[in-house]
Parts: sequence; structure tokens; C-alpha cells
Amino acid sequence: PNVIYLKDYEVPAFLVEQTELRFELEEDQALVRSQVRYARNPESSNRQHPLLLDGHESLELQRLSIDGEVLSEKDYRRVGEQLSIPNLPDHFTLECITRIEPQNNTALEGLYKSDGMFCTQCEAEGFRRITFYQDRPDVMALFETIVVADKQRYPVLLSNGNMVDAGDEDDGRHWVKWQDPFPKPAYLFALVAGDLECIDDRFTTASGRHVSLKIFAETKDLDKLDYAMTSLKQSMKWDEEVYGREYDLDIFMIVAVDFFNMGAMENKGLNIFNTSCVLAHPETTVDAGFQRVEAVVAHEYFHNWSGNRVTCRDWFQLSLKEGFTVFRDSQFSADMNSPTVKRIEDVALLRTAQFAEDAGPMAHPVRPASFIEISNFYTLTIYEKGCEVVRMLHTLLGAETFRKGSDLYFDRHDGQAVTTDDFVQAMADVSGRDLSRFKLWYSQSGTPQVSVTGEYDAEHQRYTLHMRQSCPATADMATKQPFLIPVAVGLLDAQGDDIPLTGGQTTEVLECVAAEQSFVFDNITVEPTPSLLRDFSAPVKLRFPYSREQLVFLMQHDSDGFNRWDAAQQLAVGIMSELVVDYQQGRTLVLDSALIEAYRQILNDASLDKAMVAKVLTLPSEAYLSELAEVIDVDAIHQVHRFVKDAIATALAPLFLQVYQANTSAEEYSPDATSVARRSLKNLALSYLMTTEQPEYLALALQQFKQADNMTDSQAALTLIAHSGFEAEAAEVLASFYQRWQSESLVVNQWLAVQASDPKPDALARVEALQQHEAYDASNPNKIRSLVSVFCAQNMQNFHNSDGSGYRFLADQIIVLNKQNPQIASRLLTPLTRWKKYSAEQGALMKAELQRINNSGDLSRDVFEVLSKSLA
Ligand code: HT7
Ligand code: ZN
Repeated sequence: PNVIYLKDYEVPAFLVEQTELRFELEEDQALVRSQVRYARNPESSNRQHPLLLDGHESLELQRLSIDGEVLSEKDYRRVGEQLSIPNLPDHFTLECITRIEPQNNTALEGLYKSDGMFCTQCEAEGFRRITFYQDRPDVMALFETIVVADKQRYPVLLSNGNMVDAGDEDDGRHWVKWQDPFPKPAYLFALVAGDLECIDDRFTTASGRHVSLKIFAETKDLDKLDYAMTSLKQSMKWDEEVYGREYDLDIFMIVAVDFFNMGAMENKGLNIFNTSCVLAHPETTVDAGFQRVEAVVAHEYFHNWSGNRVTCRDWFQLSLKEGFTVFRDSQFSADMNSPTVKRIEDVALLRTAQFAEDAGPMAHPVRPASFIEISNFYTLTIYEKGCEVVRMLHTLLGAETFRKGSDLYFDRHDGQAVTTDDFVQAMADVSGRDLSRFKLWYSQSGTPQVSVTGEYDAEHQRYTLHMRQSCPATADMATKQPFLIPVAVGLLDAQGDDIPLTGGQTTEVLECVAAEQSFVFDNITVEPTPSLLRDFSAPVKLRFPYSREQLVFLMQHDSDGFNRWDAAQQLAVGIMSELVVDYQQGRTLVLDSALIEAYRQILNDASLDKAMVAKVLTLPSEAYLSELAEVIDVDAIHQVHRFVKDAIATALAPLFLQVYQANTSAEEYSPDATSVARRSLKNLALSYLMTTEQPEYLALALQQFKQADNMTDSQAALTLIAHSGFEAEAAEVLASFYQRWQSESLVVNQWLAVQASDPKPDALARVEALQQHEAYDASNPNKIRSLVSVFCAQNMQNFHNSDGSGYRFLADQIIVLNKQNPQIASRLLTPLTRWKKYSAEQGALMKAELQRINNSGDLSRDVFEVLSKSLA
């Protein structure tokens, strides 16, 4: 397969003025007629350039004509994914008829069938599986779409924009015509045809326009759409208030589909959602599920400006829309819920999974320089690190100037396909700052490390912070220049109060731009405790030689909520890392009482927000400890994690019981922040109590399981019992849960995931048995994710069994999925790609499975790219 380079970018040879599509949908095929008006691009240097159209190998080309003249095979060349037509005039209309088979499309890219309904997924390069087209984001056109299908089976026919006409045909078929008044690239095209129902609402924009809102789903799911509708209206209002962005069409639609490779898709006016990101009901959805629906609805809606009105010039610029939109949705979620808790969750994901990606074989910058398959670059680096990069601009410029920058960016580039440089330029223009060093965040991969030391000069009442930054070599890039790293700093006095800094502010943003740099604070009358990288002001690994006492002090006093949590994490990480060494060397494990006492204090502090207490008392995950380790010893990390949790639980059981009881309420379920916080603390307390394996706590969990009126409590109890050593009760609750929820596909997915993540040793056998269960469907990505992904990515202990059985299992799955659904296959590969981080024996077993996949025959581009980089 070809490597595509950013440096080779060329403007398209032709522009498209208008794209007219007609879809004849049938059970065994779809016929697609496209009529496209082309004009030679005046910016293209070569006036003789042929028209290069992208078209997947699965397209059956039935007819090609130019201005009515049918072309014969000698008039064009079709090689691989490209159709080239030479000798063209400056203006012409190309008609093309293709035949495709959506019912056999298991890759879920292009036009496919999900549970009997037709739907599309065109980002990034799915449109080329529908018809021949310049399938690149810098070719924007006005689309008009006619969809024709059997009226009984497919009463609802949708596409982008406004519905302008409709009619019936004699043979039981009907048609609907849609017009999208905004020019768009092909990746934003969408079509849906199915037997769907919808809920309706209305939104009046700030300028007084009325927008009709519709969310479609299968009839059985109609009662699970209200939360998404509320979230949509909140998002629309928030985007007007915070970014001054109004919605632009008369209608906004969301459709829920069960077969979907990712979370959702921002197609213009017609968002398509994975059911898991739109359906929510207290009886079937956990709190985190409600929050996900809120966040994803907002994310896709925000794309209407950051992505659709202003789109990407090429796919190397993917983070232009994704990083910015994740930043916007994170601000929204922070405003709707607890900002500190949201920040903690985002950082935990970044530090665990994105840092690991940056340290692995697929490391790439936020703006990659090359790729083989763009689908492989919908990554944590593009999304989450990309968001952090935008957040740093927000921190450096301040909220007001940042808003001016975003206004300028949207005004300047409305209707255009642009680059991350254009985004930064708008920020530079409004702030008057030179952001050239800042731009290294887009072009350099890797996680920078910042080592900080403090020096107090009592005589001159001066405190100095010495910083040293470096960035390790990554798989794609050996050397790096120093970044511009905003380090938000506060200094705490002996009482734990913030010492006023420059201008009386309590937090100052230091800009670290050199490999070594010192920052001086004057008029500091006592030696302070520094609070560094407040609110995680940059995506770096920052080290400061804190003592355990200082970490406990920060946990108790830091005015920055994020850093209070992080101090607790650092304290636990330090203690657990030492215990890992003790375990490896066969020493008896003894837990430092500092951790227990710190936890006791937090549990006794009634003034604290409950969500924060739950976060602070959550131990660093095994995945985070693995990311931090030089060589991952899965067993040692797992055993130490268990030991520490058990020791804390045993020491503090009475307190946890009190907390559990105090937070068990008979109130009706609500997904509001306060209720979510209460449930998270209660269920955390129950998880500590269950760690002790005492029958009295099992009784509590069983009672919660039986009496819960909401899925959050029910699933928390189910997981704890199912993962416990009480095997009879575990089997009982799993059976009764399935019995109760077997008709709810998303709940069944949770049931699969609970079993796939069971740390007990028979988990793999169970997963394999579940693949044969009536509830499993090996062609549905949600099922694959719930069972196979959860086992391989979250059940560390079992996946990394020293007999290699977990690795063999995953390789077998990938060999099948490589043909069936390459995007899912390639994502699933991730745990095996990290083989270099494990011991030599374990790494060799993992590598051997990668090689087995490599030798298994025809590899998709997706799998090939990940494999070749992992084996390099
Ligand atoms: N922009 C959307 C990307 C997406 C996607 C990409 C590859 C394959 C399938 C996909 N489904 C959706 C999602 C988003 O970030 O909003
Ligand atoms: Zn997105």
C-alpha cells in the first residue's frame, strides 16, 4: 500500500459546482446515479490535468457519460481505487451510474444496512464506495439527493439539508428529494432509509429563526430519546452564548443506528449516531452513559461550525475539526456538570491511553506528516491531545482573546477547507503573539517531560522554580525542539493558603520555552509548597520531588481541585510502585499508613463535593500504572492493586459503610450532577467493601442489585458480585440480569462487558463461550467492543496470561475481522502492538501473534499499516 504524505498536497484539478444524486434502493442492490458539474480549478497549475476520481474496487460501473456522451473503456483508466479521465474541457457534467450491494457491506463504510435500514458512513473515505467522485475534503459542492425505495419497508427517506419534494410511484415505491443549501465535502453526505419513528421539538435561534428538531429511532427505542433532545437544545443554546454560533438550516435530524464503527457522525443536518451514544433511559442507562449521550450530541452538533461550515483542507488536518470540537464539547460538559470532575476524567484518559499511544509504534503528531490509511488516525492523539493543544491556546490567550480568535477564524474561513496553521494564525492575529514555537505541538509527536525543582532563598525572600524540558524519541521522530509549555503555578503557604503572585493573582501561567529555564518569585516570605501544572495546563509528564507529606498537604489544601486529586494520585502511584518492586522481589507487602490516613481524612471531610471524594479515593488504574512502568509486569501490578485496595478497605470499612448508607437514597432517579455524585460515592464505597469479600457486604450488594430502580446502581452491584469470589451468587445475578434485559441490546452489551472484564482466571473461556451465545452478533461492532475489546484491552490479567492464550485469541479475531470490517480489526490490534513494553518472553509471544496475522493472507490497508509499524 501507498504512503500518503502531507508534503505532497496539491489542490484539486477540478472544482465541483453541483452534485445531484439519485439512489434506487432495493433488497439485493442499490443503483446510484450521480450527475456532477465540474469546472477546472483556476488554482491548479496544470491545465491539462485529467480528472481523478476515487472509486472503491467494489463499485460496479454501469455507465459514464460526459455532457450526455457515453464514454467507452478506452476513454478512461480505472486502476485500483482511481478512475482517470483525460482530455476534458474546462466545464462539463459527468454522469455516472454505479451498482453497489449495501446488504453485503460488512465494513460499515459507504452505504450499508443496519438492522434492516439503509444508512451511510462517509467520513473519511466512504463516499468512494457509493460512486466515483473526488472524495477529498477540499472539494465542496451543493448536493441534491433523491432517494427512492419501497414505501412499506422504508417509509422514512432522509438526506442532508431540506426536504423539497416527495412523491409515490405506481409500484409501491416512493421518493423524497433533499437539497442542501450549504456546499460540503463528500464526507458529510448522508442518507437514511428505514422504518423509523421520531420525536419532535423546536429550537428558536438567537436571531429568531425556528429550527425543527427530530430524533429518529426504531419504535422500540422511542422512549429513550428525550435526554438526547434536551442535550441538543442545551448545546444549541450554549454554542450561541459561548461561541456566538447559530444553527443554519431549518431542520436538524439525528438517527440512531445499531451497527456503527464509531460513536457518531456530524453529517450536515443529518447526524447519524451509534445507538450507544444517543439512547438513554434511567432503567437501561448508567450515569456515565447519560453523560456520554450529552457529550456526543454536543460534539456532533458543535461540528456544524467547527468541521462543516469550516472544514479540513486534507485529512492531515483532521485535528483542526476534532481537537477543536473536543475542546468545545469538554467546555460544554464542564459547564453542564462539575468542571473539576470533567477535567479529572479527561486527563485520566489522556495520561493513560494517549500517552501510551505516543510511546507506542503508532506515535504521530497532532498533525500527522504521513499515513497509509486515514481511518487509523482517528486517534487519542488527534482527538484528546488535539483538544489539549487548543486548550493551551485558551490558557495562553485568556478566554476573551481566545473567543475573538475563534470569531475571526469562523468569519475568515466560513465555507472553506483550511489547515491547523490557519486556526493558529487567527489566534496569533487577535493576540498579536508570535505562535511559531507553539505550532511545534502540531508537528512534533511524543509526550514532553518537565522536571521541576524549587529553591528558596530566605534571605532575599525569593523562590525559584527551575524547569528542564525534554521529549523522548518516538517511533516516528527521533529529535524534538523545545515546546512552548504553559505551566500554571500556585504557591501555598504553611497554612495551605495561596500566596498572592504577580498582580495579586493566585495562579500564574509560566511559559517554558527552552530546554532549561528558571522562574523567580519575589516577596515570598516563607518557603512555599508549589502547586504545579494546575488544571493540567499542558499535556506533559511533570515531575517534582514532593515528599509524601507534601502530597498529603496538597491533597488537603490546594485551591486547585484538579491538583488535589492529582496529589492523591501521585501519593498512591509512589506507594504502589514501591510495592510492585517488593512483590517482584518476594517481600511481604505492607501498605504505608500515610495513604490510609489521607483517605480517612477525605472520607471524614463533610465539606467536600461527593464527586470529588469519589475521584480522590479512586486508586490509579492498572492501565495508568502500566503506562508509567518502564517494563509492564501485569501480574505484579494486578496483585499490588488488589492488595492496596483490600488494605484500605479493611482499615476503613466502618467509614465506607457509613458513606454507603448515608448516600443510599430513595429519591427518584435523576442524571443531574448532584445525584450522579452521590451514586458514584456510594458505589465506590460498596466496591471497597466488596473487596474484603465479607458476606455482610455481599448481602448489601445483593440487596442493591435486587432493589435498584436504575441501571447505575444495578450495574454497579452486578459487576461487584460477578467479579467477586462468591461464585454461586455471581452466576445467579448474571443469569437474572440477562433474563430481565435480554431484549435491550445496549444492556446486553453491558452484560457482555461485565463478564469480559472479570478478573477471575476462567474469563477467556467465558468470552469464547459468549461468542456462541444467542445475544452475540459477530458482525455488530458494539458487540465486538463489549466482549472482545473489553477482554483484550481491560482484562489485563487474563489477556496477558503467560500461556499466550489471550494473544492467540485476539489474533484469531483479527484474522477474521480483517476481511469483514478492517476499521474494527485495526483498532482491536492495539493491545498487541505494545509488545515492546512487556518482558522479553511475553513480548515474544505477542510479537509471534502479530507475525501470524501478518502471514495470514490478504491484509486490509488498515491492518497492514498498524502491523507493519508494530513489527518495524
Ligand atoms: N467525525 C466523526 C468521525 C467518524 C468516523 C471516522 C472513521 C470511521 C467511522 C466514523 N464514524 C464517525 C466522528 C466525530 O468525531 O465526530
Ligand atoms: Zn468529531
